Amino acid sequence: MNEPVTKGMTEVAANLDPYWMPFSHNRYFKRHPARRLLARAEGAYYWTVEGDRLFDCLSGLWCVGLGHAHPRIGAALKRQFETIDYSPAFQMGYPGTFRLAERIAALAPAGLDHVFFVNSGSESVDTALKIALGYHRMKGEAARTRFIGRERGYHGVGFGGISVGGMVANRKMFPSAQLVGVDHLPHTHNPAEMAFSRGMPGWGAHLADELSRLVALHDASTIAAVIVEPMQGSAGVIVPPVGYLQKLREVCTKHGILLVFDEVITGFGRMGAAFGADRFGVVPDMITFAKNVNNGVVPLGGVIARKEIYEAFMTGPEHSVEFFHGYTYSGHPMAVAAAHATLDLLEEEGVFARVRALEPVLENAMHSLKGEPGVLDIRNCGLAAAVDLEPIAGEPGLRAIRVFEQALALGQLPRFTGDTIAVGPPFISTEAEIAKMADDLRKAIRATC
Ligand code: PXG
Ligand code: PLP
Repeated sequence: MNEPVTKGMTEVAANLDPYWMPFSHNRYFKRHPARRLLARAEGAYYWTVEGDRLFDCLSGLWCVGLGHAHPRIGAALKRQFETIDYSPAFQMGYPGTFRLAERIAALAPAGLDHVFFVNSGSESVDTALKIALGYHRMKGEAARTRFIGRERGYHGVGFGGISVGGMVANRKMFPSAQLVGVDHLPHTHNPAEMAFSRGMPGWGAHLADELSRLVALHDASTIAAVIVEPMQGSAGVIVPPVGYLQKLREVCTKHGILLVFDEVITGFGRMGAAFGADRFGVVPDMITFAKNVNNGVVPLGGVIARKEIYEAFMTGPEHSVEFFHGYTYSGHPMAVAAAHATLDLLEEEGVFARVRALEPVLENAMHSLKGEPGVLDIRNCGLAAAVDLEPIAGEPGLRAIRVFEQALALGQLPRFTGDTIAVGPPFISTEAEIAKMADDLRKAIRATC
């Protein structure tokens, strides 16, 4: 059982047991591995070990916007490996990392001009929370320690991220390890008011008023930061109501509270702009990013912060470390090389404009599923959309698994979570591919009702 068998050019693990899979139904997967082991990827497609081709409906896990195996990124990685594969992250520097920070700062909204590199979205969130605490402390406001997140928010799986996050399943096992002094804004998904909204719902801006209530309850002098995803991705593409983010910005500005946008999914193109901040016209004080920054080929994430935040740390003797935080692989040259190649492609190929052009195509295709059996809601924004399905009575989650399995059989690899199906197709998708994706999802939904 332990001997790997060779199938084509790919090693197929004969024993699936030792790998403890992340965020997965391990036992179900290991009993039903057919069409779930991916052997190869190119462009907008995967191929399973059985040789079936699957359209990559979620761009990997939202991270491979430019498609797989892009030759420009591959060439950059090869060149980088042969030039300098790793350089120490602390007290030494690799010029390409400085250049990448400069490029990302130039891409970010005006005023956000310093970049701290990490290796994942989870690390970016925990880093941003630490920066927020440090900033207020350096400014003599050490009592500002509270954080405000949002119900159904996903901010990764670090202890900070699950504390400000609002995913019950991610939190309930670890209550004693969560940050103290965290409150949550209500989430903004109210099907009675906004089901089948196209793009931003017109209802719900008033939900941001809850922030004023929390400020009144705790006093602004105790609150460090508010963190939200401009569009909630993991929760199933929950799009901000018109005017909602503006209200959060106003309250934060009024009370000296830092506003952090977690743009791990919305950053680098998914919204048809460099950042959700641009798309929604609201500038936060920090942006966390990961995913599409280097097309998912080497882990990379980061925090973009306003100059005032960076400057607040730059005190004390010049030879002293200002921020006791960082990772062995912060600004890793391989990840950086992939990011430079990705940013080149995003610019040269006009990718943000392409995403904007594809947005109505995806919107129309996905909303054509309205009226299919058990479809409760459909939401979309940028190149992201989700369909809520009526659960099978007494078996929450099973309906979506059934739809997912039907979709696989039809050559589609969507994402399911709970009884929601999410898609975030690659930026390079054609209109025909998006239409086929929606049609295959329709067939899958019909087949499972
Ligand atoms: N913040 C946000 C807003 C995210 O979406 C993270 C932080 C954590 O990033 P890392 O790199 O630590 O996973 C995320 C990640 C899904 C899905 O199916 C979403 C994520 C990850 C995997 C699957 O929606 N988001
Ligand atoms: N654990 C040990 C024993 C370490 O030595 C280090 C880093 O030096 C870490 C954890 C942190 O690893 P990383 O910097 O990759 O996050």
